[in-house]
Amino acid sequence: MKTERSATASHAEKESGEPHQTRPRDLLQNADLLELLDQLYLARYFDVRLIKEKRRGRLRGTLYSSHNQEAILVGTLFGLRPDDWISPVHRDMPAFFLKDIRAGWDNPSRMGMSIGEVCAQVWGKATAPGRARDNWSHIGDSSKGIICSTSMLAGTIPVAAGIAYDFKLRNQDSVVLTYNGEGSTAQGVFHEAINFAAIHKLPVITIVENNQWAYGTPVELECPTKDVADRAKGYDIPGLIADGQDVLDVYDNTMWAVERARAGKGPSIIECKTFRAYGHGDHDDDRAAKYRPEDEVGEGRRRDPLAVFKQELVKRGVLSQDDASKYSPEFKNAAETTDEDFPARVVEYMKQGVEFAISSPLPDASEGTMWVFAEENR
Ligand SMILES: Cc1ncc(C[n+]2csc(CCOP(=O)(O)OP(=O)(O)O)c2C)c(N)n1
Ligand SMILES: [Mg+2]
Repeated sequence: MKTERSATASHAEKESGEPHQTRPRDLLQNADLLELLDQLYLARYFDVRLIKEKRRGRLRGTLYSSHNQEAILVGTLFGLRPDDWISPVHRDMPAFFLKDIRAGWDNPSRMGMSIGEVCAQVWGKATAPGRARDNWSHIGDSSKGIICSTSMLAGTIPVAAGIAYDFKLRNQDSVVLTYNGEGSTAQGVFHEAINFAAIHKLPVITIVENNQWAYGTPVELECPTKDVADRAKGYDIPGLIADGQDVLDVYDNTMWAVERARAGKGPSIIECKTFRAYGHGDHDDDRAAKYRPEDEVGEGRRRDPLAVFKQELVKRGVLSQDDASKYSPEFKNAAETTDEDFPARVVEYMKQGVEFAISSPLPDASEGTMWVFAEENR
């Protein structure tokens, strides 16, 4: 996996003409840093817990793990405002509940989904946003600024651009973050949408989670340039590169692009370099073990985002070595972790979601045609 210097400084320097002294991370307080850490634990625990639940036979459908990619979700969402919008896709399930979570994990009026709603979705219950049509990310909520995910790769970028266009027409300085895998950047619609956003200087930021693989296709068969971020050159917009294992680097790059977009200067692409921990979905784990060399997987998972951030916090004196060692899910697969590897706050929060999902009813069969045909009063 390539890890490169953040492009934040170079782009910022180019535009302002002088070196940037203060990075967005420098404005974070110790409490913010510890909250970032808890959110990383939470995203990891969500993943681990679902894998275990599936193995116990309590879940149906496919899981698309975000293990090893959590710093991208946490780092991009952390600095957003409640009125900003996002469009997550299959690899971003935790984004649905991480959006606006700083307003309070249990705050019912925050502009993100609750853990209960997201778990009910995975369990396929009537209380889920998708009401059991699907067990995964085909959900959204326009009242909370979440664009409904579709299976058509890159299909939400034009929707994001449309919403950003609306912000521009209304002189509203909100932004839209759209999440995509690197494979999705090879779609024609990616070009159309970003071209449109660049021409109209729309406040839309395309996050590319470059995990090196699109299903069984390696990145060099998806993109002709070394960096996917280079696609930005064709639109004369910034193409930033973030270390996707480093939550602070992701945060810096995102905040730089967000501030630029709020100021009316238009879209950016942020390529976050990472590595997909498992198969494409859990149905692909066995096959992935054959098409991906073991040493490549070992190298790709060498820098666990939890370990990278904990090391930084210890270095800064924000976390003691003892506290850093107290919870250690990093470098472990789901089956190797226990609840003791995670802070109680995180385990309790997820427990709430799981219990809500399990105790929720299945939808009634009479709902079968709901949302299929035009309904009255819509
Ligand atoms: C237009 C389109 N083509 C193919 C697919 C099938 N498909 C679903 S996910 C996927 C791989 C996506 O890879 P990437 O964009 O890199 O995201 P990742 O899964 O690695 O996060 C493919 C080919 C699809 N959903 N949509
Ligand atoms: Mg990929």
